[in-house]
Amino acid sequence: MTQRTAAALAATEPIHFPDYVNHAKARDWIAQVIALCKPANVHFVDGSDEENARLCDEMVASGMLIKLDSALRPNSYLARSHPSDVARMEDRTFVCSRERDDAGPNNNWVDPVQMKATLTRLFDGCMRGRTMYVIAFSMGPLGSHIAHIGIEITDSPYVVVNMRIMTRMGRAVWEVLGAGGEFVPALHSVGRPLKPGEKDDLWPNNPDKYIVQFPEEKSIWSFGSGYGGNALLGKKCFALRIASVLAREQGWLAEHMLILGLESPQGEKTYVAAAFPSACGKTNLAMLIPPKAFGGWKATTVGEDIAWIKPGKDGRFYAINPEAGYFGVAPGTSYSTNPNAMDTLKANVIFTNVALTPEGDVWWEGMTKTAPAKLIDWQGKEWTPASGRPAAHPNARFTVPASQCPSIDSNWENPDGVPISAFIFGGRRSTGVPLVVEAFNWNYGVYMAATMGSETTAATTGKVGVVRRDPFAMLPFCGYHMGDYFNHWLQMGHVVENPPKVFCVNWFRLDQDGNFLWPGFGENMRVLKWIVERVNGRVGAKESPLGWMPRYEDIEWTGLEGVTRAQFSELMSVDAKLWQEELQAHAELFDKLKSRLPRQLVLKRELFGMSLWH
Ligand code: O2Y
Ligand code: MN
Repeated sequence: MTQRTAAALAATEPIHFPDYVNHAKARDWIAQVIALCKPANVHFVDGSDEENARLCDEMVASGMLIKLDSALRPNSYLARSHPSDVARMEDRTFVCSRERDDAGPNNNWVDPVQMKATLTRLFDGCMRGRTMYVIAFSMGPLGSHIAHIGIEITDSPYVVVNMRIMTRMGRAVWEVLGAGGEFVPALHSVGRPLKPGEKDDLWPNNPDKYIVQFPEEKSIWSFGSGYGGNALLGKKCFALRIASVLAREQGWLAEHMLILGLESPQGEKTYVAAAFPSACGKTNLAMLIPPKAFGGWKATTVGEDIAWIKPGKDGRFYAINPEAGYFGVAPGTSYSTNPNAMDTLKANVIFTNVALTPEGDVWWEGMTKTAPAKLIDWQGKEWTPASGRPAAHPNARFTVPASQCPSIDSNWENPDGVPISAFIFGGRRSTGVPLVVEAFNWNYGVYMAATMGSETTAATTGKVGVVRRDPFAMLPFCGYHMGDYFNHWLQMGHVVENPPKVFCVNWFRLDQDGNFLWPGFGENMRVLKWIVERVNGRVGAKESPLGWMPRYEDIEWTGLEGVTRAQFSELMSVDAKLWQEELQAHAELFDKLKSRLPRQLVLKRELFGMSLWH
């Protein structure tokens, strides 16, 4: 339903709410936003197919979307962003708690009163000449007791059609919200008001960008960017930064984790949740296909980026994927790295910043061994393999419904979630860190996750091989002080009777000649099988200073040649000197967080040090 006037809506004009929007607090907030942003029209998004088709047609007409060839990529589109608006912007992301120390050194902080003043100035009149869209969305299956609701107000139709894929949204959510349900208000503008008659930009945005979370108020304000996590506010802003605060207050976990189901040939299903920083193959692991020779094991996908995990009545943790779609990185995705992702992308996709083929399909670096002879690159320029620049932006993305993934788990929309038996933490480490280790207990596991490090790659930072600490892969996403977050994790070990076992993995260890010691991809199933069998008490391990480790005979090797006993010992070796350096790096991290660091973790570091010397 769209309300139209010639210019901006007058402050005195009545707002025509659809009859299903009968939540007084939501109505008040929407009225305030209209008064502040002064849009030309207001549209309450109902989530219907017709509405979506109309928005896509309008964007094709305005040039914001390109329709791909209907035979090659049915119902799919390509968007090209402004070259200055291509990724999440950590330096423009703020957590504005009342006290600076509550946000911690892991977040940019500005006093909330000052930030509100800045944002109010920026949002004043920012939607002039544009339609304001009101989107009610559910993070998690509609009505699930683990799910939470948000309302995003945006002036970007691109955001609306992406949110339709990434969340459950529209009229049905208003019905669940009713007259008094809780919601997180999330206000977004591309920050580019239009004067009467002025032609719009293809990708409107503003050089001044702010992505702001107010943790006490549980609200989000995002200005200036139309891209990804900056604009699709259900994802990183709500499902991680605000949700991590809610989770701490309410006794649950909001994590940057994939959720994977692993089914044995006997039909026994075990679910694991796993956290990895960028560039560690998280999506590939979430959609892993076990090797053919691997005797009937199946891997199924519940989620590939975020997990909300709440204690169940039976003393276990239960997890949902709060999202309904994938906003994945295209470059590097291929039938050899991730066949399930490629099959997911056959139709109904919005691609952003990939290259366009002459036939009206898409291409990106790594999709095929040889690049097509001619393309239009992500900036709309002609491209050939001799151009000397990438055809797709390295952070080019696809937005696609999760339901299209061939490996989707039968329980992925179960409102009660799936029981989690193990937490897995990983990083990209070329030296020192073994293929897999099981923590001695929950608190050791928290220590291992808290001190996680990963090496940067050219794709992530331009620099190669610098180890960055990224505790729990949550550094850019924890909405409060990381020291308090560690403490929350320590406490959560006591909330359930049977806390999951905790494991650390590293698929990226190199030999002396710089070759990977582990084949990775589907072969990671061998490590996952050991993890499942450890959880179920069916396989052995040996003690090491870092935790329990598989012996060569504890891993299933059928069908894999090339990892010899000697290579396996290299993969699993713990070099005391390297680990002393590692512990020094842990001390440096702890020093940064010292105002809120749990003492338990300091003691664990000392214990680790002692066990490595002996
Ligand atoms: O660059 C962006 O806006 C997206 S970042 C992203 C997208 C999907 C899943 N994970 C991430 C991430 O940065 O962890
Ligand atoms: Mn992520």
